[in-house]
Amino acid sequence: VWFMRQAGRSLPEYRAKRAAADVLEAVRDPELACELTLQPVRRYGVDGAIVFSDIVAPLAAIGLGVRVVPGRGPVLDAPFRTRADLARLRPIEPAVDMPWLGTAIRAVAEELASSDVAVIGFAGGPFTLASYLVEGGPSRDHVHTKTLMRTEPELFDELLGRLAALALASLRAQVEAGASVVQLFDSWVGALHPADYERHVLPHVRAVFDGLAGLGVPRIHFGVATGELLGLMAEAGADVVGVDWRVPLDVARHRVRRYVADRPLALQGNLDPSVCLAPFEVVEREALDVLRRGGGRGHVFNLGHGVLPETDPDTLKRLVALVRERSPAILAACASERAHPPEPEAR
Ligand code: 1CP
Repeated sequence: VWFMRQAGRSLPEYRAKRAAADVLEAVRDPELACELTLQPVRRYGVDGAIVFSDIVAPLAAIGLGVRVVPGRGPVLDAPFRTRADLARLRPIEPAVDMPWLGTAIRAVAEELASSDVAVIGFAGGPFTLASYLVEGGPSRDHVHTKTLMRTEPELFDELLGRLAALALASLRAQVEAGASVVQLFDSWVGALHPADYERHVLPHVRAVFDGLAGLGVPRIHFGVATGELLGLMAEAGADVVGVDWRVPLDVARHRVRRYVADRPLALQGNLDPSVCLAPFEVVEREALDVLRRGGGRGHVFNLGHGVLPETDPDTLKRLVALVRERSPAILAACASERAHPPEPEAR
């Protein structure tokens, strides 16, 4: 059990530490990044420490003008629209362009060496990064990005190829520094029709996962509103597919199995983050439903997207305790059901 966007936002100790610094400045300070990474581990007792960084940090590291505007998100000084813009997107050399990330991860890994807590490295997926580049900032409909995809498919292909290479280089460097799990956040890819995803995005995502295959770390693939893409996302090669809260996990399991039946595939998710703002008996009821639908084995408990800033940290702490306490019984019940499946009529 861990939570996407667990570092920061809802934690008072986080706000105390980085009240002033811009998030992209904070990630370049390895001591601060290490501290912010460990805060939720201490406070919540989660099984994973997601490194304090941002999906646009590598873009800033290769010299693209990116600022994170409070209350809005990453904004580009000059959006990416034409072939000439490709020249600005050079390959990344993590050890030279963002040495602070490796330093922060080594410090986190050292702090957690005597524990079972996983160090989770991450990168932005190629479509999601392309959207920030092409739109110039956060977008609801990704219309410039989709228009580029359709009017200049070759340029779009080259753009996604470069962004996939950026993600792969960054993730490999994070694993070398001590990350024991990696997650590719293709947060906004749910905006696409499955045929567009399959043609324009999936090959690039597959290149990222293939490039990580020999490293021996579990690879997680997550996007928002990807109910219709789950099978294709599984096919792209991850070991774990993250599911947002819109699709019950047992339904998601059927969808991915139709595409990937020949290897183990775990699911991650998927409590609606807004449930955490309800009274705890509601949180408990919904979390137990997620655990049961998750089926015990091959399930990483998480929220269906990031922690909302309004969340009371105590709720997340109680939620982690609940998942720990109730998982063994649910695991046993699910195992027994697999060993003795009910008669088909009784289902
Ligand atoms: O919260 C944490 O766990 C800290 C690490 C972290 C992570 C995992 C940050 C720091 N960013 C991210 C990932 C990230 N960044 C994603 C993927 C996860 C997701 O879908 O939420 C995305 C899409 C971004 C881009 C981004 N950066 C946004 C979203 C904007 C949009 O398009 O809606 C925002 C608001 C940021 C800024 C940012 N990054 C991180 C923090 C703590 C913040 C908040 C701003 C700040 O405190 O200054």
